[in-house]
Amino acid sequence: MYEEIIKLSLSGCAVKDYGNLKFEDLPDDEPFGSTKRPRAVGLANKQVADAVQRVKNDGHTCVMLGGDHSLAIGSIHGHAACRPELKVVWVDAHADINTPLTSPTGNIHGQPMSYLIHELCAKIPHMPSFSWIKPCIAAKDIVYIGLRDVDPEEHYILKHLGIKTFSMTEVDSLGIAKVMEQTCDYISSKIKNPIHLSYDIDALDPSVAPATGTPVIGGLTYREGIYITEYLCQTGLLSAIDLVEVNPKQAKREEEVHWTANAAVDLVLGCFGRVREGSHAADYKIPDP
Ligand code: 6HN
Ligand code: MN
Ligand code: MN
Ligand code: MN
Repeated sequence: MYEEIIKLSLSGCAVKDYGNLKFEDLPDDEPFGSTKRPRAVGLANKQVADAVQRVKNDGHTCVMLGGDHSLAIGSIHGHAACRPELKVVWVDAHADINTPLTSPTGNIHGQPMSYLIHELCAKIPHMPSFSWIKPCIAAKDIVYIGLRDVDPEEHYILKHLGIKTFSMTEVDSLGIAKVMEQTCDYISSKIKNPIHLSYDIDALDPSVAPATGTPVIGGLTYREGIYITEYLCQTGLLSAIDLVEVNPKQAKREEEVHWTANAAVDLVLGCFGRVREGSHAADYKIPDP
């Protein structure tokens, strides 16, 4: 699946593959409270952060293919080190904003936002291999789209910090076009800041993208999902993209792997200028007979 994306010929884009990151297996990675595998995830994210910084310092738009959404810790951290003024658009069925102390599962993929937000700093315990992580975004610089499975503790945090959210209810009532218009008005009224798009494939409805770890019924249609990428692309502000939680092992049938992978590929293409009306080379001429 990842090879598939990497090999995409993104028409008109210069694609540079920075390769796969190799993560260490840590056999004695005892849980911290209920939080599972803190050392492995902390160290892996340091590598992710360094890799994203490298890509940004080379002047490219960074595409990070996951993997688990916990990689957003390193991805946003590394991006913010180069572009401290960045805004985050988080497209997901889930808010992924549990702290290690509110998490019902102990899974770090349900927590990445909590490590990154200044306003939650005092609520985060010191975990092994997490000491390098410093909050780097403000609650006001985040927009969520697609929420429909939010834990009560997460809901409190979102409301308490006044974070801008477009749940599936808003997608239903406003339509995706208005949601995107309002998203972009909110994050870039006067100043044009770089955008970090963190796209969890489970934002899409499981009928479109079933091969993922925590599918939730009632998600974005394929068209709504693609529209988000087309809209953000035309702002010219997309600076880094995470495409996460594509997991072929979660598919029940071979077809489900393909549907999910194809949706992921189309989302990435949408971020890089593919439009559904079609396109042509600037110097194209109709052949003369
Ligand atoms: N995801 N809120 C649940 C938890 O475990 O904290 C689900 C998280 C899902 C994570 O979207 O990557
Ligand atoms: Mn996961
Ligand atoms: Mn997620
Ligand atoms: Mn999710």
